[in-house]
Formats: sequence, C-alpha cells, structure tokens
Amino acid sequence: MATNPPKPIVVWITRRSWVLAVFLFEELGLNYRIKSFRFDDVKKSPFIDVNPNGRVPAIQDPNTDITLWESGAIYQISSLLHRLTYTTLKEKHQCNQWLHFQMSGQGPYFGQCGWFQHLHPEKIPSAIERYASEIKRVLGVLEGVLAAKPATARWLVGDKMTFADMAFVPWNFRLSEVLVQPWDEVWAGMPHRAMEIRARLMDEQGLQWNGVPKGIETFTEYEAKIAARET
Ligand SMILES: N[C@@H](CCC(=O)N[C@@H](CS)C(=O)NCC(=O)O)C(=O)O
Repeated sequence: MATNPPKPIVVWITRRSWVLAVFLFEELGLNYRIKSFRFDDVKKSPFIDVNPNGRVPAIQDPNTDITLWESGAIYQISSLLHRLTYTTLKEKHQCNQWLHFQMSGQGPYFGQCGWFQHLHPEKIPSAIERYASEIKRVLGVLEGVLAAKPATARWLVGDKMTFADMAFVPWNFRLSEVLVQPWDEVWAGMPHRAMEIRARLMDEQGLQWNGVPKGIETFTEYEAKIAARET
C-alpha cells in the first residue's frame, strides 16, 4: 500500500463506522474515497461480496488489488507505511498488544452492550449490567495506564499517538449512546482524556457530543434538516 496511491482506496462504511475512515485515512494522508451505504444493507450484495462477514468497515485498494475487512487489519496499514506506529521492537509489539485488546476487549463488549441496550427485543438488565460493567473495567484499564504516563506523553505506547490509541476512539466516541447516559456521566472519574478538550471545542461551536447542532434531538431530524438545505 503506497502513501499516495494513484487510485483512491475505497472505504466502505455506514454512518456507524465513519470515525475509522476519517480518522485513520485522514491522519495517514491517504488517497481514499468513502462508499457510504445504509446499515440495513450490510448483509446484502454488493457489500457481502466485499466482506463475507457482512460487517463494516472494509476497504478495497484498486492499486494493489487488496481487499481488507476487520478494523484491526485495516489499522495495520499504519505498520506497513511506518506511520502512526513504531519500528522499534518493543514498541511495535506493544502497539500490536493494544490493538488486540481493542479488538477482543473493547469492541465486542461495547458492541454487545449497544445491542442489549438498543436492539435486543427483550430488556435483560443482567446482560446490560454485565456489558456495561465490562465497559467501565476496560476504560479503567486505559485510564490507569494513561494516568501513569507523564502529562506530555499520555499515549498508550511511547510518547506519541499511534494507531493503538486511535483504535479505541471510535467506540469511546459512542460511549454515551452505548451506555444510554449523558456524556459527563460516562466519563466521570476518567480525567486524562482528549474527549474533554473535544467536548469543550464542540460546545464552543454550538455542537452536541455527537456532532449534531444543539437544539436538534435525533439524527433523523438532523438528516431531514440537511436534506432540506440541499434541495
Ligand atoms: N471486529 C469487527 C467488528 C465490526 C462491526 O461489528 N461492525 C458493525 C458496525 S459498528 C457492523 O457492521 N454490524 C453489522 C451487523 O452486525 O450486522 C471490526 O472491528 O471491524
């Protein structure tokens, strides 16, 4: 995968997975094109022909004929490009370790919590509690490690941002939605985080935590407003 691929890498996303694409591909400065589609269509053609597991994100690089799915595999592009990573042995393995923890420890628990909170046909409090407490535990692990680092280098590995830090952002960004709790509450007790700065900047710009302008309650309402503006 070249830094400046002549043909754009196609990034398949639904609204739920935009963060990875924007964050990783923008940070790497890669030539890419978003192929956004409806979440309801993840298990249908044409997406299922790209990712037989029917989950976003997935990417297709027409320059190398590489198709990749699983966000962990996509983050490894950083390693290939030697960007947002380390090339030293210890740090390289540490980046890998945190990525594995994200894939096995953060993603599935956050995902299941979201499922039992929002999509499961029955309300099963014990399942919600189990996953919500795992979320808090995982956040505690990250917090403990970051809090022990010097204030100028609060990154999971070494003293700079790597793909390991980035991998945790998309789910953390949706924490309020997953736990069905206000933004301030879900982050209580976790002071060492860029999210605080983000929240302040968003607030100054008249935006809510999810990027929707203040005064607009739902994404549906927001989409309708945007559509009305575009017509
Ligand atoms: N381990 C996968 C998980 C991807 C995943 O769960 N994506 C969700 C959206 S955030 C999805 O596509 N769900 C569709 C479905 O479960 O049918 C990864 O990290 O890429």
